[in-house]
Amino acid sequence: MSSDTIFGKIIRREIPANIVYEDDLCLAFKDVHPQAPVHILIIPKKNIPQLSAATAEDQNLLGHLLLTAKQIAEQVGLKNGYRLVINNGQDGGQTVDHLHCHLLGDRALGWPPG
Ligand code: DGP
Repeated sequence: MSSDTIFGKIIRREIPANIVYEDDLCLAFKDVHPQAPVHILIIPKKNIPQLSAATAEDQNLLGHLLLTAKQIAEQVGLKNGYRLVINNGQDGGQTVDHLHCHLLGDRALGWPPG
């Protein structure tokens, strides 16, 4: 069941998004406030509010999200590398309570993050 967040509404097609990939388990779409030339969010269709709420039951799903991110990075041509980010909770800077992985690329990214 998809969550009643903005991402739940995107999963249920109640609001539009620029969707770049979908399968039974996950959805990927362009971030509305891109922080890099490529900024795509990969989210599970299952309602997991944040990474710290995931359980051992979600092991395959979490692996699937990472492999999907890798596949999308290849498809959009991020040959020089990219960054995956999962913000968790308040101090992590999470603003949408539906687990999501940011795929950022097509520019050199600074470190450490702010
Ligand atoms: P985070 O701070 O990790 O919770 O990131 C949430 C991201 O979601 C943020 O980069 C902006 C993006 N976002 C928020 N609302 C929408 C929306 O309605 N559509 C899309 N495509 N992205 C959204």
